[in-house]
Amino acid sequence: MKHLFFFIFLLFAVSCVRQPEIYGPVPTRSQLEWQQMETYAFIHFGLNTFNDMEWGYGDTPAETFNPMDLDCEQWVLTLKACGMKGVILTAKHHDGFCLWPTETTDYSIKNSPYKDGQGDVVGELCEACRKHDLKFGVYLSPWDRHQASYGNEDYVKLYHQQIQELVDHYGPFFEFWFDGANGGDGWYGGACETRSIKAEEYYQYDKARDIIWSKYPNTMIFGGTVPTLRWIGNEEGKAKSTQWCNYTFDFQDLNNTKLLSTGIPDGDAWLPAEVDVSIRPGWFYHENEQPKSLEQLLDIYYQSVGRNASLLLNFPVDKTGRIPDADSIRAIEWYQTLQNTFANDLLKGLRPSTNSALENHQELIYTFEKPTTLQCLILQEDITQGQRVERFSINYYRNGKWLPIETDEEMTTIGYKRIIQFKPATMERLRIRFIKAKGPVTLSKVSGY
Ligand code: FUL
Repeated sequence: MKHLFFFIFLLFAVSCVRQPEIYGPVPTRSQLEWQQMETYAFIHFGLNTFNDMEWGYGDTPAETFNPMDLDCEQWVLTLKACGMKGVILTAKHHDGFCLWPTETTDYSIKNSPYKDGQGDVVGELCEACRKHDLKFGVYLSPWDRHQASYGNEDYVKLYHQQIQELVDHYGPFFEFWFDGANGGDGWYGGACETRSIKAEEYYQYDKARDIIWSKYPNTMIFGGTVPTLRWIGNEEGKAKSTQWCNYTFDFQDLNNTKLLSTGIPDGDAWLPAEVDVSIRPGWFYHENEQPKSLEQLLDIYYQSVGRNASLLLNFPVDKTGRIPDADSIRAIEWYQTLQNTFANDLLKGLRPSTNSALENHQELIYTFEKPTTLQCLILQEDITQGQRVERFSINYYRNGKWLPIETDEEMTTIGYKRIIQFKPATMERLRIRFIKAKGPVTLSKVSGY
């Protein structure tokens, strides 16, 4: 490494330090606001819920959609109680059944017993979100196993019309989800065959995006060829600890799970990661499944939000039309555990000393008034300046010696937020050393617990 000269810019500290130049790609305003949300929910609900399925073939009778106790306010209040900042609903999953009274197909809620065909789950959830101040988003599967026209031009028109309807009647959307799955086989109006399309051309995603942005330009886009965020590459709730928001726009790379899992350090675009995972094994409700344990959910949090990614946590709504109690209780317990963990910042009020005389690195040293036990640090870069840190170390001073903290986390990237958990250590001083970075290190926050 050549002689790099780093200096630390702590937004909350010394204001006389001049702000360094922006380095590499930086987030748009919508991306920044979206990253600050940190946790938001998915709701998978539809015909699959009533038929014990994950991927309906496209011929499941619309009459089977019959929630007797559907209450979107219960969803919204539950999600708010577990700290979610928004919710994304499966307005249409791969089976093609629409949860709003669309003009584009009969395969919708209009032909279900729910409210005698007068219901509109997309509208009801949108309304509940507005009432209780939760952000709203939709998932609209491009793959449609119901439509006879799937695979030809007519379907793409129909798909764009569905987007147009959603934009006309609901919104604003904080995120719009174009799912990437395309299993091939389906009912397709009775043809019952396998159809393959070239996703990057067929769906005309740039046009789809323009329909959304013409009314709601701040909508974040998941999937397709013009995304503003990226999939993490697995559905297990795990981001890699080395995690760049930088990426290079190439459709092939948008399907490369290895690159997706870490980002591309020299990527020329800002494309932050989203971790999507379900609180239960399935995305849809199944009677014989149970929510994940508290420990599993905590691991998911540390491996997503704690690794510079956003967490999209799915709640399967059950056949009655409610989030099951077991899931609500577990999720609230999870959120409260996190709230308690991060209630008391032990670095608050301490002004770190810095040592800019070091040639290839820079460090922050916190000195405690009395020996203090820490087991977790949260580091945040000021990402409006780009993502820079590539390697760092954490040591503590005790009885005249500097010792390394004991952790399984790699201390590489930071990004919007990085949480490092370690074996509890009692210390007189704490040292964070930046060993390698792409430019001057610009942190916005450091806190300790
Ligand atoms: C996948 C879909 O195939 C699953 O059913 C689910 O909706 C998940 C979030 O995305 O691609």
